[in-house]
Amino acid sequence: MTTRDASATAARRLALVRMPSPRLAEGLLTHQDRVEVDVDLADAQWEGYVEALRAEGFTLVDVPHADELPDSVFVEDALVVIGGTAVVTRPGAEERQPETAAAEHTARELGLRLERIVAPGTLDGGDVLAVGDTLYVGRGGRTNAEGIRQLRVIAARHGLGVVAVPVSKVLHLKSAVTALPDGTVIGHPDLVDDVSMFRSFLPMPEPEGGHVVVLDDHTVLMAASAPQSAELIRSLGYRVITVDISEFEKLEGCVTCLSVLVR
Ligand code: CIR
Repeated sequence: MTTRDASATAARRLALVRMPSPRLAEGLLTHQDRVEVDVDLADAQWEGYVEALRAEGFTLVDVPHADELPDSVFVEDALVVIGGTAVVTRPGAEERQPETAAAEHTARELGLRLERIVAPGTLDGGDVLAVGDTLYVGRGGRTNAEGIRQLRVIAARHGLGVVAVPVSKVLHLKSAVTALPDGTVIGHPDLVDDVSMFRSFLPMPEPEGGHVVVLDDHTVLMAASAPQSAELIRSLGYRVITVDISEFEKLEGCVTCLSVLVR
């Protein structure tokens, strides 16, 4: 493991990230048409994303990059962190399954306890949304029923409940919805199968407006592609930091998928 800061394991707020592969443009597409990806711009945007996390006090931990794995930058899909435990996933796309080995290694070096989703279960981290003591888990193209069942068992050991949510319109649950620090679930209604699944749902005006990374109780990180949603969230008393991730959005990535936060 390479850490950007030798004190990483002692810090309270860590962000695992994984440098983009030079083959990023070959990443998988399911719901979107392929458009040209500017790999140099993607590299610059990734640096901007990482810098935004660093500026907010996160210590960056690099999962070793994997040139041969185009989607490996979307590190969120390989690990789900619950307290001091990292659940090593089993991605639903076979091409992405080799991504978990290095993520597991990094999690072990950080001293996290490890759990695993095993065959025939599949689960992508992008399908897991934590809200209080509930894990909403998307049942869509990548996460199957057995993956949800296994996560339900693991979550119960940590005092968390799992609510399974059908996802048919987008790649992952968190391609449709995420949650504000107060637990309000946000998303663009056209992308959500059933908004009544969530205890409290606030519609956002743009599709990308449903994606936030909660940095602390007052601050969220969002993509620059959803300015009206950012304004709406600011009007609720939150600080909103924006980053341009256009090249990752072309590959069905969103702001959550480029990191795994540990705190
Ligand atoms: C994929 O299809 O797997 C990648 N191109 C995009 C993954 C995005 N992951 C995420 O939103 N959690």
